[in-house]
Amino acid sequence: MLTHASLTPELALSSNIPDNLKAIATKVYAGQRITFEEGLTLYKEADLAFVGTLANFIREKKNGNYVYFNHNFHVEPTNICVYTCSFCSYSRLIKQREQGWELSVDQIMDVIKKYDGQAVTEVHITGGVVPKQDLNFYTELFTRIKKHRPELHIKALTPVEFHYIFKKAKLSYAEGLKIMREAGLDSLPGGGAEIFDKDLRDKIAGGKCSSEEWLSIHEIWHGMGAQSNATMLYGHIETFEHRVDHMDRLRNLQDKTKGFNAFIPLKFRNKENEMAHVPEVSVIEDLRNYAIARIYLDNFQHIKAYWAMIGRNTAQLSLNFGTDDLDGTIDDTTKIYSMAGSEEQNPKLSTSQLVDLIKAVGRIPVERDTLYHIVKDYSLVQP
Ligand code: V47
Ligand code: SF4
Repeated sequence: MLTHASLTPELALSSNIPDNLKAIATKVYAGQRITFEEGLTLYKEADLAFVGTLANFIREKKNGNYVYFNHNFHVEPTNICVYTCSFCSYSRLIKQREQGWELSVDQIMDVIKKYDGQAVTEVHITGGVVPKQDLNFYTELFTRIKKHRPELHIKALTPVEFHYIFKKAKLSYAEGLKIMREAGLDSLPGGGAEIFDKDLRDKIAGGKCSSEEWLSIHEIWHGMGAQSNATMLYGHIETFEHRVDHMDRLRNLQDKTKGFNAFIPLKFRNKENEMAHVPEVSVIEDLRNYAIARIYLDNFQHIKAYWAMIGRNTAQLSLNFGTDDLDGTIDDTTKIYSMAGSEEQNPKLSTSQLVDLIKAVGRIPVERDTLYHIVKDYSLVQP
């Protein structure tokens, strides 16, 4: 029995809901795109049941009953950073260097080699920004990873790092990205997007790459025939307008390039950072946000619930509210969220735990690689 049965379109449209929401539902069921104003209306006026019904309809149309995950691990080359984003619990300023770590290429290779013989398909590399980890550092690292394990997908670095590294190397984004790609970089994770509104970005993430620069780097990368993800940091001091604006800019770029694989809403966690006084939003708001993202981003194939950040229970619940991807096994290799107060202090799931978690809500687990090629479809596996 499926536990995620939701209102049928007929019921949603016949029920006692205001006309403006009914008009949005009619559009969604007809496969039409909603406008900026309609996105805002959903945030301001629609309850969880309403947006969840629409989001689940889209989710099942796009991805059926599948829930994707992969076998991955993270490498965080440093937690020292030249920037001082006020939401970040992870970074230590250069002057507090003794509290942080800064790995050498050899040390990172030791981490990579720990996974020899294991069925991982992806390494996710990102962290702080420091002068030493420059163009040569990363080209050497990517070259050595590929030499050691050619089939391991390298998903690494964000426009925040690229902008700093390429400026220092006096390279254009296109020149720098070409060098990174030739060294072995396969795709880009979605980090560093935060929130695109200029005033708000200046306030919480001042000094690092601008929204236009973030979008431009992804556009150039997509133009090279490569793929990436996109995130949005929500639930801090942003407004609903800021969230719709953020998703609108991503939707516009995706119309142009079709290079984004997944959208990943990242819930602001408030432990031990400069914004610790800002309360975290409720689970209801998390689910509403996933659902509205699913409805708004009609040209994104996947919406990812990053379980290490929201915890496995909310991640499981989100599968009824538009998400179809849970990221990966992670293997306790990231500190970004545990340091910011996630309930997952040592994020690690075995394949069977991930599979059970997905099956428990009546969905079909599918192991994928980074680019969503199917590695194993569990509906085809004998129990
Ligand atoms: O850009 C930092 C966020 C991001 C906090 O592409 C915080 O598959 C909440 O982008 N509360 C980096 N969020 C992580 C990231 C990511 C994660 C998983 C998968 C993928 C992918 C990408 O983490 C940063 C920032 O937005 N972050 N501090 C915090 N206190
Ligand atoms: Fe540095 Fe990234 Fe933390 Fe900002 S979010 S301080 S860029 S590590």
